[in-house]
Amino acid sequence: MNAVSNTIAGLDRILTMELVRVTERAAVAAARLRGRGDEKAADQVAVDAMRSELNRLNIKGTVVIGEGERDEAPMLYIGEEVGTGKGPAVDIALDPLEGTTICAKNLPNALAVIAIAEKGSLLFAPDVYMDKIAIGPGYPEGTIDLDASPADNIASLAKAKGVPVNEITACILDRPRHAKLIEAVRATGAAIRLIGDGDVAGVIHTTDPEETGIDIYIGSGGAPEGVLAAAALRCTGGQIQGRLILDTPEKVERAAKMGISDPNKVYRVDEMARGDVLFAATGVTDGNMLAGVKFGRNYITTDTIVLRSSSRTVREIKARHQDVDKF
Ligand code: VTB
Ligand code: MG
Ligand code: MG
Repeated sequence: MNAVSNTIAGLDRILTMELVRVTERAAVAAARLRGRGDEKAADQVAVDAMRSELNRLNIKGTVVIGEGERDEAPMLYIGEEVGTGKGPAVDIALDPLEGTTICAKNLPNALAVIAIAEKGSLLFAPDVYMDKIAIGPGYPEGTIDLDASPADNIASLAKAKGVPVNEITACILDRPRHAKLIEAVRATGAAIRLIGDGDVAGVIHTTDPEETGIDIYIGSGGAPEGVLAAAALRCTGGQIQGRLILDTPEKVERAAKMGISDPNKVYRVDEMARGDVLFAATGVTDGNMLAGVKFGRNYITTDTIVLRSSSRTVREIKARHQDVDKF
């Protein structure tokens, strides 16, 4: 096999497998601190683990969605160069522990997450909130509309799915700011799965309603998490619309510095993640799609999905790590 046959539409396919190790390693590190009530400690070990594994990859990577600005995040900050520097130039969006509170409380759906894309193809999103709406693949374009009412979106989705509205389940972050949204969705007769945190998982769950029970994600959450979720949908199919919530002049200015000139723009999947995209997520705690890390007497097991946009492959990789001392 030569180098050319190994590269389809941009990124080397070998990277797909390499990426699995990166989220596995972060997930195992975080899982050791599952249920200890210490979000910061769990986050820190996940960041360290992800960074050291990432630095072994043959890429010339730049973190574009990371742990924050350089002065507030000593590691995996926005702009940090990662990888050996010997491979392709890529942009990276990551969240070594998406759902630090979930992990600290040992509740479902904490993930270690990463997306890698061709240089310049991920949205540079500031760390502000984003209004989001997302559904999985197989529905006509236009089934959802960020500016339509929750009732209209639920009705439109039910129609497209061919089920009554009361067979739709929406996933919403349990926050006081969502009180009206929750009321409006309940008034339609649809069910709601209220989650405490973790809307990357919430959005991804829409891609497999049979398995997860979630048809639609609605509400505001982190903008970086929006880009990560869009990277996943770019590979699985599905629709997401997101608008940055730039409600102060300071946020508008921050966004402008990151190249965002229209503060009201609605971003769709390929405006947040273009080109060839790879995405990996490993379960930290047990979830609706991925099992959490399990520490056995002789081995550690991890459960990972790894996605690739150019082939639209969805792989689930259950790994048994027998060299437990390595972790
Ligand atoms: C959001 C959501 C994340 O934290 O950023 C949320 O996108 C923070 O929301 O998935 P609040 O500021 O309202 O607490 C997560 O749930 C976890 O990082
Ligand atoms: Mg984080
Ligand atoms: Mg997060």
